[in-house]
Amino acid sequence: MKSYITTPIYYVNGAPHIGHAYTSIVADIMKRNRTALGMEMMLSTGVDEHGQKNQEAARDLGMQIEPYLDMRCDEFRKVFDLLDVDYDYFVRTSREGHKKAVAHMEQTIFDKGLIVKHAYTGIYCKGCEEFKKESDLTEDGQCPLHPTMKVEQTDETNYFLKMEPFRQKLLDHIEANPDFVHPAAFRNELKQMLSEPLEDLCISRPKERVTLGVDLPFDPDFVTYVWFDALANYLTNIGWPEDGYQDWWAACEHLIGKDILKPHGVYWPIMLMAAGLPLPKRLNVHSHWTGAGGVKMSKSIGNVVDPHEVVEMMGVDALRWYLARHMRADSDSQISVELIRQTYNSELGNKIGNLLSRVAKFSNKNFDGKVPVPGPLTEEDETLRRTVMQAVSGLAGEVAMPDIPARVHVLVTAAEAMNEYIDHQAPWSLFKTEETRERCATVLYVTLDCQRVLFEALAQIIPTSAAKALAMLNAPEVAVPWTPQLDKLAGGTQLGDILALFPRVNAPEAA
Ligand code: ME8
Repeated sequence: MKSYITTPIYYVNGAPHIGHAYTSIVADIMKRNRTALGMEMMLSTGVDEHGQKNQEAARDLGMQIEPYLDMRCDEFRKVFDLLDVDYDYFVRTSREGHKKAVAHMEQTIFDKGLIVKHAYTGIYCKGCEEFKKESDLTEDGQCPLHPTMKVEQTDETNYFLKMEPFRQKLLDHIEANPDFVHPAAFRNELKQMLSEPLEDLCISRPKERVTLGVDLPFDPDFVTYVWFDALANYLTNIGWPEDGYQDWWAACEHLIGKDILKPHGVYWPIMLMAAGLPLPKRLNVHSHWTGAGGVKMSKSIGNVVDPHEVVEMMGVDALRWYLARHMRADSDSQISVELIRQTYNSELGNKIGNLLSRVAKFSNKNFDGKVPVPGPLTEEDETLRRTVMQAVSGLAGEVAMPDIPARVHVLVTAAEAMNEYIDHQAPWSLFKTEETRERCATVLYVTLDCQRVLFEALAQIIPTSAAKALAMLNAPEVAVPWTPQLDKLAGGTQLGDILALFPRVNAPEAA
């Protein structure tokens, strides 16, 4: 079975930030989850290279556009590689094949008489690359999403896509497919957006204002509106309009932040309907990260979380873990380097990593470097094994985006149960006398085997550390499709080198 997951393609008017890292990491987690289940996956991420704000960002740095785009594109690729985002396709909207396909889509819609030319007076926000209504603005007349970028009064003749003829059809689709927009809060928000007549969508920009874009196929004085061009990436990545894209398209799920619900929930479905194409399978929407205290992250406040800094300080999995574990489904969540550090030390370090190294080291020293051979199991052993199997079962089926934090949370609960078990069983004491030595071996075995199962599940979230842990246990290769199973770690297996998986990181002032 195929699954095609897309992230937004990010503007290159600045360096990649934690929000970009987040959506691409979540997409990667979903890919790893489904790959483990045996699905055939395609994950696309990348950059949105056109539009006014990218054009102005190059100018502000005094750079020519092409070297500027190459530089930013390289930064995004590098950050996704650093963050273990296992993408299959990296989107650049400057690619010739993409531009050709965008023009084809526009021409198709134009030929159906659904694109019209007329004058328009409106307020433009470069941040959103969108015309705004008075009612969208703050009291002092600014865009609430981009308060530092002045909106501009714009008076232009442009091309417009007729939207209203498709509004009811889209509403009907949302009603008939309750899973089309996920989670429900954003489905309701979208229905609200569609509750009033829709204005035509401006799909062009005159070349006097914007040159960085795809030429409009039916008028050389205009380039295509950046959103029309960018949204089309989801189809052009899989080869549309050439044959062969259909199976992937039917399996397509978009991942987006709540800031771009309208382009994905209104513009894109209507563009597709206008072109006579089917809609994607699902739109997964997430809330945003804010700084500690709920304050918006900004360079001037100094609360921006730089993915590079976090990786350098604590490793990639500290960041992946925090992002996967602490995003709330229905409201914004807080992030700071200090919150990541505390979570890393307390959960990954104290609860998960330390237990593995303690038990593996003890087995290594006292059982000849091998996984101890267990004797008969007790009810307590079975209880722990059930708890762990129950916890990992949450990742042994397809996980929807909003459920990721809860699925990760139960893994922590399972790690806590293992710690309690070990403290209670005290294998270090059991080892001291001959009569209890077999029981000691059993307790160590049960713990190591449960750790193996836990890390097989954690491979979907923190793949680098999970691979190290499984190598320490010299665990057998994980089969695809993955079905968690106990007792796959044979007693007597030679242990690998034992490392500290999550070495403690002190607060900078205490270091
Ligand atoms: O909108 N928390 O690009 P963009 C979580 N080019 N996620 C965040 C975030 C935050 N604080 N800030 C940003 C664009 N994101 C267009 C998209 S798609 C055809 C074109 C993430 O660089 C989130 O996924 O502004 C959000 O939707 C996206 O970055 C916006 O990235």
